[in-house]
Amino acid sequence: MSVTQIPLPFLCTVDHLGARYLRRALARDARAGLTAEPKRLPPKWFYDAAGSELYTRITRLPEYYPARREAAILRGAATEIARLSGAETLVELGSGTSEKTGVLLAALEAAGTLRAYSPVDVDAVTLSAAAGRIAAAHPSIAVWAVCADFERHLARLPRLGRRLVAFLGGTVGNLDEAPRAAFLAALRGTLAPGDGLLLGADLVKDPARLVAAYDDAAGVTAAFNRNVLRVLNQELGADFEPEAFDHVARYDTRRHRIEMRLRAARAMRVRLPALALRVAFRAGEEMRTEISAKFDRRGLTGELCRAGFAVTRWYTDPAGDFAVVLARVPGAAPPGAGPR
Ligand code: AVJ
Repeated sequence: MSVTQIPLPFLCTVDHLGARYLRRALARDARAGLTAEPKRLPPKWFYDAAGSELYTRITRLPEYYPARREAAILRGAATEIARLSGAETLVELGSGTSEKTGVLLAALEAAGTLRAYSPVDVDAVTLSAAAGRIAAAHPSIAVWAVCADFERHLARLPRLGRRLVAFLGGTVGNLDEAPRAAFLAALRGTLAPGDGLLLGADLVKDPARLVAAYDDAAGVTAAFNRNVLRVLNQELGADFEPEAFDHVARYDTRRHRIEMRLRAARAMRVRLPALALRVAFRAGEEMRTEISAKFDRRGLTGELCRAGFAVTRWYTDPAGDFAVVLARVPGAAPPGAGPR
């Protein structure tokens, strides 16, 4: 683990991943996924600097409602969330550009409890830029940026006072049911009574709108999807031709989830020298690159309960497109009810 001090007030970057760890984890996931039938790759590898940038462009697309809905919900609820959580540290998992965090930080500062912000992301470039920006804009709080994989490094998150862990954007939907239950239970395990979870989740709705959100007219999501192949080329010396794969976004109405895939336009062989691996694609073969699960109130509340959280508030937009859920670890008096 390398620790880098960046000369800005109260800014510290902890790199749990490091280039070596990152490449090894990618190599392991690529080998497992490309030799499986059907082939698959985990969505976390979309996010190098170019992928994070493409995702930011997605959040501005007319079809991609989740980011705007969530931002509006947070604007309306931030003051209450700050008061109910009483957080001294805001930890943000999959923080990316930390764009949606500003309103939460401002509310927690106004509530007078906030001492530290800890963004956590796999993309070191986007993470350090965001941390620098937040540190400059909020000089009275410590910014503790952690480059890590939130599925693996939960135990290493900072433990400074009462915490609120924000997991926004609907990223929880990237986890399939079993890993999601495991993740929520592990997260609960690292938290103390009184700590909070703020979870952003996309809700079940008209499939046509869901598909449009993941298959936009401008083709930004298609470029984002293909970016995972560029990451494999760059990091593992693979020779994927990203343009020879078509972007596919489908809604599975039974499992309530979007699946993104890359479909080989023709038969191909790909070499991955770093893995001493050759893989063949049949013409039309589809490889799954992301699931994005969609939730309803009953189901998600149940999942949180089974992981040991108590749901405090369920916020949604007027159209019921997206939800922001505030939950807490039971066992301590809520903030404002006396000394801890
Ligand atoms: C960043 C995981 C929330 O699932 O909606 C956007 C990623 N994929 N368009 C999502 C994504 C395709 C996004 N999350």
